[in-house]
Amino acid sequence: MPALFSDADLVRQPREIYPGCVHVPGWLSMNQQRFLVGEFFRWGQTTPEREGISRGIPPHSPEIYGKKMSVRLTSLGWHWSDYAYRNDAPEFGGAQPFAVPDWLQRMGRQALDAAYQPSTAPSWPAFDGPQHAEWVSSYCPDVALINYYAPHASMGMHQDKDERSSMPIVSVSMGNTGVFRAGNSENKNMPFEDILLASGDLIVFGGPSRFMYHGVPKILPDTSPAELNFPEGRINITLRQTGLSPAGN
Ligand code: MD6
Ligand code: FE
Repeated sequence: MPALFSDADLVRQPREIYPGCVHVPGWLSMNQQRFLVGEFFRWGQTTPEREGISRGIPPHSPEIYGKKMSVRLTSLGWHWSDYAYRNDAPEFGGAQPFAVPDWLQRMGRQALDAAYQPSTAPSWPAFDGPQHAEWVSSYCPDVALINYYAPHASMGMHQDKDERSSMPIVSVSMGNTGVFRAGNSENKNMPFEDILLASGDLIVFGGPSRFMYHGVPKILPDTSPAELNFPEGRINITLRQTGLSPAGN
C-alpha cells in the first residue's frame, strides 16, 4: 500500500509559517465542509424586508481604488465597504448582514485552540495551558467575510488592518485549492512563501503575523474533493474580531 506512506502526507502537517501564522491542513472534516458550503448558499440570499430592514448581503465584487475585485464577497456581522466596517449596505437598499452564528464563533475558538498549541506554534503566543485556554475562550469574532473565487478570480497582496482589535484572523477554505502567498509586514514585495490552501485547510494570522501582506494569485482547477459536491471555485471564510462597538448591529 504505497499510498499509505505517500510523501504528500508528510508535508501536510500543521506548520508555523512565521511566528503567529500557522497552517493546519485538513482541519475541517468533510461533513463540516459540506455544512459550510450549504450555509454559504444561504448567506448569499437576502430575506425580504421586515420592519423596513432586509437581511443578508448579496455576493458582490467590492470596488477598491476604483477597480472591481474579481472575488465575490458576502459577510456576516458587518458589511465591509471602502476599507471599513458598516452596519448596513446602502448600495443594497440598506440591507443588514445576518449575525455571526454562535457555532461559527465557536469554530473560531476551536481554530485558535488547534493552531496555537505550543507544539505546533512554539514562537507565539507562547502561553502555558491555563493562559492558552483563557485566551482562546476570549475570542469572539463579530465579523465573517466570505469570498467566492470563480476559476479565474484572484486577490492582490493586501494587509487586513480595518479591525481595531489585534486578535488573530481565522481563515478556512473549501472547494478548489488556492495558492496563498504569504509575504512580509513591511511591503507587498518579496520575500514570499506560497502555500497551497486545500479544501478544509485552516490558516490563522496572529501576533507578529497579524498585519502581514498576503494574497491569492490563483486557484487550481479540478482540485475540489468530489465528496464536497462543489466542483468549481473556491470559498474562503475569514473570522475577525473588529473591536468595534456593536451599536445597531
Ligand atoms: C483567501 N484570505 O484565502 C483570502 N486574510 O481567499 C485572506 O485575505 C486572509 O486567509 C487574512 C488572514 C487570513 C486570510
Ligand atoms: Fe486578507
